[in-house]
Amino acid sequence: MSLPSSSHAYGIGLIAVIIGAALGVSYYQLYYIPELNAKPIIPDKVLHPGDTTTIIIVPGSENPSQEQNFTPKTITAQLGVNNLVIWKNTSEAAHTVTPDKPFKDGYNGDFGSPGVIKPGAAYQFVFTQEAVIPYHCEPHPWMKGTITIVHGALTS
Ligand SMILES: [Cu+2]
Repeated sequence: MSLPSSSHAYGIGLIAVIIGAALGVSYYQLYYIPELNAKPIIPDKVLHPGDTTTIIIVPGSENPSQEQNFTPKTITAQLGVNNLVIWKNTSEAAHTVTPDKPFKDGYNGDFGSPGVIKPGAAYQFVFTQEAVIPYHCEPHPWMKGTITIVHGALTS
């Protein structure tokens, strides 16, 4: 009579394994995946700053002997103040704003112009975290700039 009791124990064990697996899958779907996809909570002032930071791509930027291209070349923007950064192309050529190393903002994702910025067009990006990002122009690698994002006085 040892066989029925051991097969009974085996059955309970099997049910426990199935329930355990089901709980594991539910946890993964309900809590683990949403946690992975969750965006950080960013103050409204940072998402919609009152001011902008503007960088002009000046006429003649495509000329390697011209020193002025991204103007100003280095600039600092403050979170919650002027962290909406705009690159305006006032030259006759198409340019890009391309980070030297890929940079992903925790809220707004990959930084860098998608393709070229045509003459007269602009590229803008809202930074939501502190960073120092050297960037360049893909077709004209001598065009270089650095954008630095710091905490604003009101958002530390
Ligand atoms: Cu360029």
